[in-house]
Amino acid sequence: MAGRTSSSRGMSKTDRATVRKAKVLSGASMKRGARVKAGARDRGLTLLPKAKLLEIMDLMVKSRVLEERLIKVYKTGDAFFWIGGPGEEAFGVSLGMHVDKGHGPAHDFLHLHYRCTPTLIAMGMPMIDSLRLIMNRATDPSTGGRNFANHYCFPKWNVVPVSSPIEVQYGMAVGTGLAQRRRRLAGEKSGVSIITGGDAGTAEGDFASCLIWSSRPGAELPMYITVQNNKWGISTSFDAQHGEKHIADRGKAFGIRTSVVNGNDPVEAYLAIEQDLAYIRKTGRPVLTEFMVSRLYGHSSASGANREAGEDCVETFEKRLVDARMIPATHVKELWQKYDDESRAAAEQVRSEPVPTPESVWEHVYVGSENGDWRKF
Ligand SMILES: Cc1ncc(C[n+]2csc(CCOP(=O)(O)OP(=O)(O)O)c2C)c(N)n1
Ligand SMILES: [Mg+2]
Repeated sequence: MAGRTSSSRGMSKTDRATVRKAKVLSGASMKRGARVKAGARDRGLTLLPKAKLLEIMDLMVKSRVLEERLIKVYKTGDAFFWIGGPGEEAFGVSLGMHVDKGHGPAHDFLHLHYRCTPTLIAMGMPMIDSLRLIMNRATDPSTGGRNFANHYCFPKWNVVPVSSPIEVQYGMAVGTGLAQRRRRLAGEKSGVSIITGGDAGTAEGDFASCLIWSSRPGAELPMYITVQNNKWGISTSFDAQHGEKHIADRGKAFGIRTSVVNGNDPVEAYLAIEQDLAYIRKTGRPVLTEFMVSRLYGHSSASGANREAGEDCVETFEKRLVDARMIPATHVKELWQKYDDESRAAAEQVRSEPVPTPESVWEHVYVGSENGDWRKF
């Protein structure tokens, strides 16, 4: 797995210290391979406080349990479709922990894709709201029971609606990036426009538009452009499609700071995101980071939603913490059980909640539902 690589242009002392940490970490991740010997020193685990490591693990387990519950709900016929993010927890949770959460351009905007459950769990989304969405209940706060699994929308946190057409979020994010740049120029508090998306989608023009718009000389935008590379686009392999070695390399042509990160290592991902966001908040310039991740249940329910091969970041991280004697193995079991119980109870409750009324199909199409019903034209 690629270690983090980055340029030191425009770095502060703190940035450089974080890079040093990341370098130590890269060495640790490469050596680690499949397992850490019991009692051996895992240098990566020394880079974050123990409480932070345990918080990350807790959120990763919670996200995984939720996704597996969503799959069960789909397989028992309580939902029509599943798509989601098992395998992206190390990256997604780390991202969610760094978001400046709030409403309006003073805070970060999130232009996410359909594998973003870990990010929202880390931001504080209750499990039950994800179940309401997949089970299409009127109580679903994202869409009133009208959209697919993992197609979230939380205006109170600037989480714009997740789109089924892939990659459009990279173009749309330019809009909030421009608004945030204007605020910066006016000396007002301003957030970052954060984008997530898959590797295959970068073949679309929206990705190129994003690189171009975010890096116009003298008009750079505070955008965090991330790609989660699981090396698949449904059933098309990355290796057969991409002449470039790394997707991130494409940012170099635009003078964008880029790096490739092991997205299966939560410590490496956490530190990379911390450093990237600090740079964007300070300079107002974009960053493009590619996170190498796994796709553990295939593309979606359309491909079966069955467990597949690939590094499991939750399993690997748990083992590291147990081997380093930071937690007893029994604690891990209890954690899974706790979230399994919570997700089961939530699914039970959602089953009894109402589905949307037929008339509600016109709601939230236009502001104030004005002209929502085309039959009235
Ligand atoms: C504009 C558009 N083209 C095609 C599709 C069909 N489609 C859905 S997901 C997908 C593959 C996306 O792969 P990638 O971007 O690597 O993301 P991943 O699903 O692997 O996370 C495709 C082609 C779509 N939804 N939207
Ligand atoms: Mg992919």
